[in-house]
Amino acid sequence: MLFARHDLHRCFPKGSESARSYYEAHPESREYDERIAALPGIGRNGAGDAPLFEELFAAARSLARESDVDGRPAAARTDLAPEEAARRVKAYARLIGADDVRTGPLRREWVYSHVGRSFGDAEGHEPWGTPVDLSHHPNAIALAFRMDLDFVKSAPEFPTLVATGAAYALGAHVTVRLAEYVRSLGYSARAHHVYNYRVLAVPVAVDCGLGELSRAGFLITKEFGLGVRIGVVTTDLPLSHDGPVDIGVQSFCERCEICAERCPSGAIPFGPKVEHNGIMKWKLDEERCYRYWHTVGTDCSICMATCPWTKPHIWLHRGASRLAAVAGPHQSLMVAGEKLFYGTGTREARGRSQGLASLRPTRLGLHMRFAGAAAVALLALGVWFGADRGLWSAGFQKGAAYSIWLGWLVFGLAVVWSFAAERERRPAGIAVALFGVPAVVAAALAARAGWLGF
Ligand code: B12
Ligand code: SF4
Ligand code: SF4
Repeated sequence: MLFARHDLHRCFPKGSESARSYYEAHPESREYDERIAALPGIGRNGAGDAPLFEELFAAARSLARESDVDGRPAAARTDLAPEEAARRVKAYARLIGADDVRTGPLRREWVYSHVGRSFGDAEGHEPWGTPVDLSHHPNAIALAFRMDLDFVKSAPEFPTLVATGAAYALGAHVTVRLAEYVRSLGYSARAHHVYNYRVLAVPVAVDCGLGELSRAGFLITKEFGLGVRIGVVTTDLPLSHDGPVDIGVQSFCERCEICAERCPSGAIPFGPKVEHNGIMKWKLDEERCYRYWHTVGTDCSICMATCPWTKPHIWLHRGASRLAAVAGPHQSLMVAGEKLFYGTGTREARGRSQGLASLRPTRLGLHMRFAGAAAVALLALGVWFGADRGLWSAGFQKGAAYSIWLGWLVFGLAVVWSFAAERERRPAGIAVALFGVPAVVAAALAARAGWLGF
């Protein structure tokens, strides 16, 4: 894979045996790899914030030696029923920072054949080309680490790279500690994270039921969309299995091509799935993607930021993702709605040129509580006003019309407030017009007809 190919140039001395044998088998990759190696690396545009990005990746790197990710199980084995074992590992992983955890089988197809990243055969790492054997691990634990969406929304600017680094640092810590916990129960366990994978994370996560593979080429989860990183622990601990799941992604992606439209490198395909390595999927052109990273100086993330599923986990988007999970033509309407509300360009890059300092935390939880309180207050005011004007007792027609109007107003306020709290100006503006104009027109008509007693 691409990072292993890049390492042949950035970690090994020129003309190394590893590079010679790789390009003998894959001469078609040489020209691309040499061109990438000559380009400046990523993270160079972080200015004063660059050390933050370097430190986060260094934190993950400090947990990447074989002795960090693997080790001997405790001599005494704790007997656990598979359901109880799964409950314990999930509770532990969540306790120390995972945002979601699922368990499933480890299929041989998702295990790399050979070690690809050894950082130039650095001390503590298995050498490049060592055959990988995980046949003693029948089970996998897939962990999700959500990304900071404020930072991701700045894609492809520098703050998005910090979001990546932060989730990787946490992922390395949690997978390494979780594997250690499983070993303390007397079972074999290995962590797989950014600087030491032996498995393909996405299909493992699909088998465990974390989410589904998308058109963009990686995993969508119901809660975090594409805005999530994956860590894996493989083990011989007997575990009950959760996955896979159907959350409607396949039919949604068939109808939505937003990531393909916004991808600056043209790496994400339009149209139907194709067969690749025996799997029907949308196949990413990874060389185009990686070349763009070196042009822009970050890991881009535009596909992640602009996917309709990548939204904060608040009531408004939770409701939408429930609707999106049901396959049907309404999914096309949702795509049209996404384009109307969020526009057709990439999202506003708030972090542009000002770096991290311009990104304030949104305190979404606090705003949602205020929104709830404001909606209840408006409702109470509306009920009192209706009673004062005799609208509830004036017959079914007036009562029903007034209830619908009041419900519309309260719902509209909550929607506008939610978008405003996310600092999504365009959707907030559209929601004001969408809810406000009919509400004002209806109130004016009611006042004219003398319904309100004005
Ligand atoms: C190499 C790599 C890259 C390369 C190549 C990507 C690629 N598709 O191969 C480059 C540099 C381009 C890249 C880009 C990005 N990456 Co990347 N990348 C990896 C890495 C380290 C290895 C993937 C690999 O071996 N690919 C080689 C072959 C197999 O790729 P492929 O044929 O295109 O297959 C892809 C999918 O179709 C799927 N897959 C393959 N076979 C099968 C079979 C089935 C049944 C299913 C369901 C899926 C599936 O797996 C591959 C992608 O992981 C993984 C970590 C890991 N160990 O898995 C992270 C990983 C896939 N990347 C990740 C991310 C987030 C990104 C970016 C968004 C960058 C960013 N800002 O973080 C972009 C997105 C590009 C895109 N649209 O997919 C995350 C995805 C998280 C998620 N929600 O799924 C991962 C899992 C890292 C992590 N630990 O979280 N990446
Ligand atoms: S990370 Fe950027 S270049 Fe790569 S696929 Fe996503 S949008 Fe395209
Ligand atoms: S942007 Fe649309 S097509 Fe792309 S992954 Fe997200 S839902 Fe699927």
